[in-house]
Amino acid sequence: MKTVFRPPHLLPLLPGFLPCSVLAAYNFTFPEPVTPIARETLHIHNEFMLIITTLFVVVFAIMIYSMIKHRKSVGHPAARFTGPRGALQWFWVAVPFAILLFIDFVLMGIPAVQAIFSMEDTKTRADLVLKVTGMQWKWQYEYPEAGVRFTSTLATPRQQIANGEAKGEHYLLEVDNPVVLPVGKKVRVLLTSLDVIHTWWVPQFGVKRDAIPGFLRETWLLIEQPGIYRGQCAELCGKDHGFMPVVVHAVPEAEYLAWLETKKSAAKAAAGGAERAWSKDELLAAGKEVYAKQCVACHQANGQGLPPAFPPLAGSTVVNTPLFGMDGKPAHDSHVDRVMNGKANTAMQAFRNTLSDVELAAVITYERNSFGNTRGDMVQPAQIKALR
Ligand code: HEC
Ligand SMILES: [Cu+2]
Repeated sequence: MKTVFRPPHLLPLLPGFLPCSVLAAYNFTFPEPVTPIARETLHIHNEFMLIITTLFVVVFAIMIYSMIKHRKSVGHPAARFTGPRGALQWFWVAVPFAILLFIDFVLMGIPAVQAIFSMEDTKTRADLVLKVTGMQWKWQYEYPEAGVRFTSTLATPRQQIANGEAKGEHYLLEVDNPVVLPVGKKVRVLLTSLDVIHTWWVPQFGVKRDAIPGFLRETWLLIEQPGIYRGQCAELCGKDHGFMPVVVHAVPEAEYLAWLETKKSAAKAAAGGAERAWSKDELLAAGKEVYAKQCVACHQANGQGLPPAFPPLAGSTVVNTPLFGMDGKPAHDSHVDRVMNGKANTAMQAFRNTLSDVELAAVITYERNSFGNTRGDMVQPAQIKALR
């Protein structure tokens, strides 16, 4: 019996490749650069492309020409580099070698080294400092000189992520609190992390730097055009690594200073909120919001967590400990202790520096009275403040 070979039919697969060509935000080249580093990177990339393309074409042209012209079938004898002509082959090795050295060191090396030096030059004439701290799965931004600090979390509704509703224009690239920076000012960016390695990346800035726990790394930006710039964490940093976008609003300096003032007074108001007594309903309402932003990724909306990695808070022993011990302080491993101080070597970070007194009191009160937990008690922001 004869088997007939039939070429596999690939045509039906074709529609599968079509979506590649209709991606809305598909860019063939680099995004438009808006900082000196981004421009320099793009420039170097273009220059190098030109050089290597030229080399490629010239070398292959010579090779193909020689192979066709001097092939054996047209009677071309093989060259013999022996005898007095032997020295000549060293010449033909040395010349291309010298050309390559020149191209590598002079045409490519000098601009590349210059660009790296300027990327690392974070301190010369920096106008302000921005501290960026990565944590699962959000960014904290701090303006040390102004004493302003806030966290920035994903604003895309979970419904969109779960395909429950249509995806928005800036799907997964939108946050509740964007970073605001002045245009035309040199910003020294310090980066670190509280848990695992994250990477702060904004393509149009040409900046992509790892935030590493226990290290302070740095980079810098000088944004030349006002606008909204989007990026994201570029490190596989855990289950929600795709859900920690970076959004930067670059605005004129006056606008930036005004924004900084509102942030300062908001922080003051929040600190002031710690002085007064809060009602339980107020705490529950505020706590629900804090929970939805800060805790839901791990402990889930229904408080069931994702065991074994993230424990449920519903019925948790820790949540159901008394708030304060006989000495008026929260016991080790109690609810307040766990939320303020976290647990070493687990994903449960210390929230004492990320959340305000009000936020801590609110979220703790909320957890004790939600997901089926019925402690019925509450903790006042002033009590949290006293623990600091
Ligand atoms: C990045 C993931 C993550 C986030 C975000 C997170 N937690 Fe946790 N949480 C954990 C893990 C992991 C544990 C278990 C730690 C351990 O091994 O004891 C835990 C434990 C706890 C516990 C003790 C539960 C028990 O029974 O052991 C409480 C209470 C708690 N978290 C509250 C919070 C609050 C409040 C927030 C938000 C402000 C929060 N967590 C945000 C990961 C997280
Ligand atoms: Cu990350």
